[in-house]
Amino acid sequence: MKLELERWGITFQNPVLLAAGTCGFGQELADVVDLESLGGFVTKSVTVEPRHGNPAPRVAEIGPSMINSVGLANPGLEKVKAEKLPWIRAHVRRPRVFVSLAGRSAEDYFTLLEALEPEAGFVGFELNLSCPNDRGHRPFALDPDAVSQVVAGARARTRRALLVKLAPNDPDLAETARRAEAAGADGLTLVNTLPGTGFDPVTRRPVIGAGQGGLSGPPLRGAGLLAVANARRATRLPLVGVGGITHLEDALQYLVAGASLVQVGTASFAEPRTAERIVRELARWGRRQGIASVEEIVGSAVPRPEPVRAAATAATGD
Ligand code: RRO
Repeated sequence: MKLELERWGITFQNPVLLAAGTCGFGQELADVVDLESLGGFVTKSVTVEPRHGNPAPRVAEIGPSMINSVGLANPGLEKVKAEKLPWIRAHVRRPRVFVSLAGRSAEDYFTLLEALEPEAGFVGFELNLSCPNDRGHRPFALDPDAVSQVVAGARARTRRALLVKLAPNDPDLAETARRAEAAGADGLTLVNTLPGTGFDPVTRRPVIGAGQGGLSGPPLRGAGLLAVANARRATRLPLVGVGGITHLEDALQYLVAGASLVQVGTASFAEPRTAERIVRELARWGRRQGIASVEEIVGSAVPRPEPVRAAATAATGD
């Protein structure tokens, strides 16, 4: 099965990427993962100023799920420009790199875009509008007007592919997806982690220093798949599926639900080579199924609605 596919004028050698926050800026994983075998990766979210992050413990395992409250720890814009992007330019050849951006105001995103747009080494941005761990700050993704404002301003500042990462706890994801599309997004990444917590019954304290965090791992998968299917019905944007992908079967579910690309996140912590393995297994599975190209399965379980224009034209007699 041919794994290569093209979106936004970018060729991906396969549809499997590493998710933001799980692979640093590539360099951190280069000794343990064959990055060159992947479709791409998304960097850790970058903020204008460096962030030290939230109090420890920042990560806890609870049964099959993980809860994190890293709190956007990252070296900040200047160090990313001076150190992280040069490493990517020198070492990454085949994987397509997206830079994840985060901020507390629309202006933060615009500052990041203006500073990074002239830089080389990456194909697009992923606007992280859905971090659940920026204390005191409601994620932009849960406010449709804020989504419109940030995405429209971002669109005006970049010619690169513009992905928008949305939240699993959005009460009207279809509307948020439509707003992002109308404001000029090129694609949607679905989904970020789900707000959650856990308690140690002996110490009677939360397992996470910040008191709560974002839940990920296999239990998030159902929410991610539903978001992908709903966004496919609501927009015509290419979709990137993420949430609970550990096995080939999980990636396949996202692809048939409508994701053109998938991202592996939490599973990489337990087994850094999970994404590489899924690439190999996907090729083998397709061969056995007699499928010529991965394109054949994208969205095959969730038909897109017919374009409304033809019906409206017929009704009005225009
Ligand atoms: O840094 C984090 O705590 C974090 C971020 Br920015 C995010 O988008 N999602 C998440 O689960 N953790």
